[in-house]
Amino acid sequence: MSKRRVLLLSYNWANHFSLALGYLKAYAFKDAFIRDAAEIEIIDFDTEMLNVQQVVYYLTQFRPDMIGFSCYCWNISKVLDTARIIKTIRPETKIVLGGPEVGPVGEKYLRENHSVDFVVKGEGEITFSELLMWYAGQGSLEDIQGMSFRNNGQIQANPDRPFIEDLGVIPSPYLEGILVPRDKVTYIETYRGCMFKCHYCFEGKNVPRLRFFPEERVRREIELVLGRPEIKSFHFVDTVFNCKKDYLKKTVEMISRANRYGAELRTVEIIAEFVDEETIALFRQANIKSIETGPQTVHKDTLKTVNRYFNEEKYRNAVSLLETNGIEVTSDLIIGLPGDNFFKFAKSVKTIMDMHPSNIVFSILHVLPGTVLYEKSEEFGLKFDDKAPHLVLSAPDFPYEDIDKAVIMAYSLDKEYNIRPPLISV
Ligand code: B12
Ligand code: SF4
Repeated sequence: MSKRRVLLLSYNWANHFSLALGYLKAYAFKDAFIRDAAEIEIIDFDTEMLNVQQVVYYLTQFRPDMIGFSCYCWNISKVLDTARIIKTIRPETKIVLGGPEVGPVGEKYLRENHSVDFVVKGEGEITFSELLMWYAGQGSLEDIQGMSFRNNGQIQANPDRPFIEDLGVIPSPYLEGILVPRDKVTYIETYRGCMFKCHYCFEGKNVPRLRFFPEERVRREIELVLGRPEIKSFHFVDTVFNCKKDYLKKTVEMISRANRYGAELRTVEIIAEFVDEETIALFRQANIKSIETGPQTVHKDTLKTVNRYFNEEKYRNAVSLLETNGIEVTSDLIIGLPGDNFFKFAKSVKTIMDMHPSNIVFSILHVLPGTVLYEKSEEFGLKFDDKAPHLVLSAPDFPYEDIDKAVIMAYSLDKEYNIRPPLISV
């Protein structure tokens, strides 16, 4: 039998590439049976670049037997359009969806989209591998944990798959030569999960416990990425870079040892309140020039409602310490959190502006599938657009008109505060 042709596709933001798809292929190809039975091609598109018809035209050249799409709130509508057209042209093509946008609500996606055959929930490596085995004639669909699918016209949701305890079983897509590092958009993952559980975030609730990749493998990945002269900057996808001091020290040591070409570690997400003089020294050693850090709102009652940690005094000190040491701080504020209203939002803006971070990023609350706010939206009194990207429409004290007012204010503040004209020296 000829090999099954499997395409893995992601519509990425701003020319990034998909780390998730690299993992899926790397894990699947550990298995000799899958290697013999299937060829797997990864294709990355920029969300803005091509229209769906152009993409479909390109895809049909491969005559794929199966297409796996990586789904996020920024690409799901394009994914569904692509799947629908492909299924119309080649009905025999199996369509698999995975990723944080679809996993928590798999059955809904199957119900509403007849082109979709399978939805994978949570970490995809083992589940997708077992699906490929089934496709090549081994095992049964009922036994694959972490997946929903159509079974004789009914939608069947199999039990969840436990988290992968030992992340070392997943080969590195960089070390395997599956993903080739590129400047600016190379992501490294050193652990999964988050120590916090903010109610508006997918990471804290759905990937709760911290699980670390083996140190030696992270070291080799960092060596490989930073050993390439064309890499001027790279990223970590990890939730909180300074989650633990000993982890931070180890990672910084790996980066500084490998960094012969002076690559910059682009904006890392941190918890400002944990920053001290030693952290600053470590950040400098890792060649970090900018960091991004909460607080999303400064109001205690709202913070409590959304389960977000914030200590104003420590945060203020950290902003000042980082900025005076030449590390740019980006502070994030969210418009439309339950508990906030227009005036509280304005007060958050004033409080943060008085701390003088280099940038303030404003975003509208996304009520994301799988988050506490999504699952208990009625309890929180939230109204939101269930169509991705799931923007909030109103919160109990934040009617739509006030959200709109806050957005207009944020838009102009973004221009005033973040794009300040250079000082004219006389
Ligand atoms: C890198 C990143 C970005 C990049 C874009 C990357 C890209 N490819 O284009 C940037 C920085 C641009 C970005 C922006 C945003 N992001 Co972002 N981002 C991430 C981040 C930090 C890492 C993603 C990643 O690679 N993770 C590592 C991989 C391995 O994990 P994974 O993607 O979940 O994949 C696993 C499973 O989901 C599954 N899987 C995934 N794909 C597939 C496909 C198949 C076929 C199968 C079987 C399985 C499967 O298996 C994988 C391996 O286990 C995540 C948080 C995180 N740590 O994951 C947020 C995250 C993806 N972002 C998120 C959000 C909300 C945003 C923004 C909307 C934020 C904002 N307020 O503006 C913007 C949207 C962009 C826009 N302007 O429209 C949410 C998405 C939730 C959702 N429902 O889609 C996340 C999960 C963070 C969160 N808040 O919880 N983001
Ligand atoms: S918002 Fe940040 S700190 Fe909160 S759970 Fe998500 S990743 Fe963790």
